[in-house]
Amino acid sequence: MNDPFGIHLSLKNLGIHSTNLGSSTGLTWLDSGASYFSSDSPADGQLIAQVQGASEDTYEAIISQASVAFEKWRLVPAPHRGEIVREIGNSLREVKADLGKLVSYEMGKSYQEGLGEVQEMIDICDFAVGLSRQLYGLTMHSERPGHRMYEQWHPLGIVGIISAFNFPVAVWSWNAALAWVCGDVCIWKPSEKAPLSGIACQYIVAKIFAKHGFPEGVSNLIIGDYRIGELISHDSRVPLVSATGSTRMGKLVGKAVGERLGRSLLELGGNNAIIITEHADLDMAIRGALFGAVGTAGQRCTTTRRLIIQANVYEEVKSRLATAYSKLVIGNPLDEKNHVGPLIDQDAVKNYLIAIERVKAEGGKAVVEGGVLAGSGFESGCYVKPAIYEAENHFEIVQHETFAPILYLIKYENLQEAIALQNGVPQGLSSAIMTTNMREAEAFLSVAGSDCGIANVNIGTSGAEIGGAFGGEKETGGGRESGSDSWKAYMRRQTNTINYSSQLPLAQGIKFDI
Ligand code: UN1
Repeated sequence: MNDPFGIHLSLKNLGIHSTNLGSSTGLTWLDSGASYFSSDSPADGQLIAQVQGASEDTYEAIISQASVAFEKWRLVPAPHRGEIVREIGNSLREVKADLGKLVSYEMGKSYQEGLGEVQEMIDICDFAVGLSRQLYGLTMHSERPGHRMYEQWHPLGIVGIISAFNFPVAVWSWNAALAWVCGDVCIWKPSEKAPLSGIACQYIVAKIFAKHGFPEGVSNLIIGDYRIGELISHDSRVPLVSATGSTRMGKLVGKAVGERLGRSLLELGGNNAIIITEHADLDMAIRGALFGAVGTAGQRCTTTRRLIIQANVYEEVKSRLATAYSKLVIGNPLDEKNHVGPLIDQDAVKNYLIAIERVKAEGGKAVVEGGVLAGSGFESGCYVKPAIYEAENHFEIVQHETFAPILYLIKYENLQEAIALQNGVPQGLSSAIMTTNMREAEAFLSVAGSDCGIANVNIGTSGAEIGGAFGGEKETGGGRESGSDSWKAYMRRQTNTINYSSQLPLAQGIKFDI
């Protein structure tokens, strides 16, 4: 077979061969007897592999392995758990090029972005190693003499991770690396649109856990569609469900987990805007907007979907953007001369076309017209042209997250109005302002400024570093993953009061003598 980018060698280096099944409790791959998912590359339309979905029985087998493993894993001192995660990070360093290539080929993002995604995994492993010695609780002064109070953090148990196709490996690792050092075990359901990337990761980590006496149960992979997501969400043996994906999916997960009073950590849709003020460095603003809007073919939850531009610079930004878009090279994501790869599948192309139709029906005007690319190199039918439309913020389609490279331009007069427009959508993930004016920047970051979980100055909306807490407000779901103190979501807090006196005084000065 013609294999210009060496995909087969990368698959081989990652340990993936035709005997791979699908779901796994560690080193053991389970045969569920259930049907297979095809993993087709949106890059060239080729079938990469068939991956078997899990059955309810497989699910049960995995849950029981995970429960058994948790009993033992939680007793390993956290810094030792960190040592194991350090080895995972080191292994990822070794396979960075191969895994980055698989991510790029299976999901369609550029090879550079595939490498960036694996780098995020390496970074979170490093972060987790440090964290394994810093799972700090507070101490408090007791109001009672001879008493001591403190809090400590214990692991939760099984963490369910439901991840999306657009970051097929990094978002899992944000959750898993933290969960492991916290003493939890994980069950991961990757997107059924990118299952091989999940299998590759399971190979990498399962070997390392096995080497340290955990052949099964600490890292579990379960392949399936929404039905597996439902099993996880309803299962009270899974105290935390971390789900990344659409707001529609998140509402279902949140409801199911909430009904059993479990915890959910939701990272859902974004509708991210960059405000470009008249004081912006326009070279920087154009570059930031360009990568924000077309990176990952507009399929990041942090993708820039709206540009809110001050009237005095509006025409200039519009024409410079149109020129920048005319230079974009679209094509196979593994070919490094291309800037933009394909959408994930035909459904995504359909949604892209519907959005373009709608924005025009609502009165939007094309600045750069969209369309599906055909012909040589575009046989998969998933390649589309990044598009720009002048629009109004209140348009129904502008209020909606379309996972595609469609950028809406919106004009404003004063900053207050711009901030109101930026906040005037149901989602609240990421936001940015481009300005060299300190007053504008600070107003944007103030309590009356952006209502998003991420607010940037002079960088775009995407490309967050792992060290910060990642997530957003409103329909984005409120969860925080990755850096800062996000680890607390993966543990339970226990408050301890110890009386070392010979008296038994009651709190609040209550007298109860007999
Ligand atoms: C996502 O799209 O779900 O901030 C995650 C970014 C990446 C992560 C995106 N670091 O764009």
